[in-house]
Amino acid sequence: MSSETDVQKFPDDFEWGVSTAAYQIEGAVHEDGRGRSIWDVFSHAPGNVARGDNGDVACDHYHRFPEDVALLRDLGVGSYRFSVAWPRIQPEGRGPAEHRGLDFYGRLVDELLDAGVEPWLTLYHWDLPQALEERGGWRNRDTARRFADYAALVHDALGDRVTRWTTLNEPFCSAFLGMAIGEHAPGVREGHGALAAAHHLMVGHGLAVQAMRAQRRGEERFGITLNLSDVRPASADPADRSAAERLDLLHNRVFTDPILGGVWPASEREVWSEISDFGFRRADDLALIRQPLDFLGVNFYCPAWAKSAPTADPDPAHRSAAEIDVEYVVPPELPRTAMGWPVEPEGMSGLLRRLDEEYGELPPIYITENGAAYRDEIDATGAVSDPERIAFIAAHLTALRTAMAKGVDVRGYFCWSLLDNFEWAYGYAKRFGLVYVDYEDLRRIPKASYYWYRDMMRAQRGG
Ligand code: IFM
Repeated sequence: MSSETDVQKFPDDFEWGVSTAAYQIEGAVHEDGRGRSIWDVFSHAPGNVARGDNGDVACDHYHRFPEDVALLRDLGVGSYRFSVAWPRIQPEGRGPAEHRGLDFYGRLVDELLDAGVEPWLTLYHWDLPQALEERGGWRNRDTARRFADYAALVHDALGDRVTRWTTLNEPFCSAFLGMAIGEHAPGVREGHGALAAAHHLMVGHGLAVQAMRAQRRGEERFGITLNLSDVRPASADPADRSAAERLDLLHNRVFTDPILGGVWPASEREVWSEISDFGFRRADDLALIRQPLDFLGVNFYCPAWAKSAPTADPDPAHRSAAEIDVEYVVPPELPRTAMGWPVEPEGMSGLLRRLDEEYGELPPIYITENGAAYRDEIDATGAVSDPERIAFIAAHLTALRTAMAKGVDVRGYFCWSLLDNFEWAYGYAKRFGLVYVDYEDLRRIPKASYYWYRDMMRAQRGG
């Protein structure tokens, strides 16, 4: 590989890993008492997912996890970040644990530990039990309480072996992609409801951290993962500058201000006063949401450029929380991934530096996801060559190292993803894996990036 894909030395104790999520890889949706999630319902409704794909089989990880753990071992990652499917543990979102679901994750954790790979568990990567959605889902405070009960059940069963606990993955997507933009489950476009969901997700995070800390056995550490964007104005025009502030509110500040700063975002009333009275808030919620964190997970894929444009429905009754008179634009000169996302690694260092400057006293940061989809194909020799992905990861590691050199406390990097998998509304058409999955026969074929990542980690550890 060229010097462009050389990676600078990271600290010796820097943690290297890969990430996945339950619904994207497991399949086996009817097995061992698993209940339905909002993604089962959403993906089976016509028109929601490209080509009508769904997660019924996915990568069949539920049955093939020993093979996948062997891939992790051979890759040489120190940690593996996966998520637990809430409907496997509480099929209806409440009540006692379904032991077969817990047993599955217990077997996975044991297999990982035997392979010398540290398990890093995420409790919620978007698969809300459908039964809870039918009672209002995250619009209701009760779902936050149910989430804390579920967290306590999983932690009780696995807290003796799993030390890293992430409550939520990317609450922006649950609240706004799912309930304001409508591209994700449950697929609605709401104003007040989406803001209530964002709030109750954070309340659920706070309650879950409290519940797990109260029964902590020893080494467990607790945190949350946010997908944050380095938001920039599309031009120097003051209208675009204020559009960027609104987009920053939607993508970042809704979550970072209360969770990291202990304040509500200053501009929220101005932006959303016509669609919500914020009546879902209680006096002590801020303190609840701002639990001390042992780590902050940051998922970063690309920056966002905001242009002022009249996108909001003039009638507030029909306006979703994402209609904030902003259009996303991408500088035409930038390369893009197969998702259409611009490649601009400096966005990662800029975002991390800004977080550090703005909130001070941050918990240690882990990049819990970063990676790219490209149009991978198996060549005539049976191999998958993906030089663009290698260049993408290398460039982001360079940007990360720059941020660390400027003082940001980053302790680890997790590549998204171990396997090609169900990419939500895009189905199986977008491939993010270091390992190619042939969806005809579910064969796993490590891509060139898998070997590059392995060799890079070996080099970091001194060969
Ligand atoms: O596949 C997703 C993942 O589930 C959450 N973060 C972004 C990834 C790529 O879109």
